[in-house]
Amino acid sequence: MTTHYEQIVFSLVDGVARITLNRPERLNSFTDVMRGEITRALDEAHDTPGLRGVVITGAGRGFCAGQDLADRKPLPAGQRRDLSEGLMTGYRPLLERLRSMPVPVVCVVNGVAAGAGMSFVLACDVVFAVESAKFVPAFNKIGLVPDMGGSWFLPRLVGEGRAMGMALFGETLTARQAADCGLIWRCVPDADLDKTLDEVSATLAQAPTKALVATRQALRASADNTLMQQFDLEAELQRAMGYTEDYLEGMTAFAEKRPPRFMGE
Ligand code: T3D
Repeated sequence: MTTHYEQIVFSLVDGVARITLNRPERLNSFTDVMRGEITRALDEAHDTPGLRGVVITGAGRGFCAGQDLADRKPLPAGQRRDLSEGLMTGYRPLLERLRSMPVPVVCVVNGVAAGAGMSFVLACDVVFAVESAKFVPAFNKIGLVPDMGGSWFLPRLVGEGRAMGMALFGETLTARQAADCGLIWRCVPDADLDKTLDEVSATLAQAPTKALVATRQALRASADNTLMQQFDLEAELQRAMGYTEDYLEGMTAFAEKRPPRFMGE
């Protein structure tokens, strides 16, 4: 039994939660309602026993065009909007929940991702995108700075030089260019969108979940660690992994020359 949502579709199959942004007529741009619903769906997934992964995608020809600009009507003369309010009350809780999921989060980008929609993509652990998808920084076109963590993810993913070029000149990247420069993991043919969603879900459902999450922890920590600190972290994580059922199963399956049946435990 899952909660009813208005602007997203949420499903849970074989321990893998799927969240589909669902305002295709507005390229799935973020409203307060949609941001709240994504956060609640992630909470729901988080609290699901035996969760193995989360897959995020969009309905229609867009993934997410960032903030719904139609929600930002001009104010009476002389008044200005405090944009930090929406960031702190809407975007921040979503980003925080997304980045602290106890399972891998994979984004399968079905179309254009712009502004905060692009930042949302970059916050996911692994990103696939169909060939026709585009990544549009967008913020510079409306006189804003990259937000929802965009200014943090960009230089880490592609290096400062490329990040500066993308953000200051606001150039659109195709999915192929994004994969080539390391912004995302893989570009797939448009015709393979559903196949990719299914394959990613099946992979997550059968993965040694604890090891993947510990691997993510190690990779994320590496940016701030010295080599020896990282070595110590690896030893600590490996000790924990050595006690898991999945490690036992991996070793047994190897000895028995059969594929492992990981239970995520
Ligand atoms: O305000 C705050 O809280 C601050 C936080 C900001 C966070 C942000 O995300 S700021 C950045 C906001 N996003 C943008 O600036 C992107 C605006 N959109 C575009 O640049 C383009 O639409 C795209 C590059 C995304 C796609 O272009 P294209 O040619 O494929 O589609 P289109 O024809 O421009 O858009 C299709 C429809 O979606 C169109 O409506 P219509 O004419 O068919 O009735 C368009 O107005 C609508 N749409 C696209 N983006 C948005 C949108 N409607 C509302 N908000 C949008 N962001």
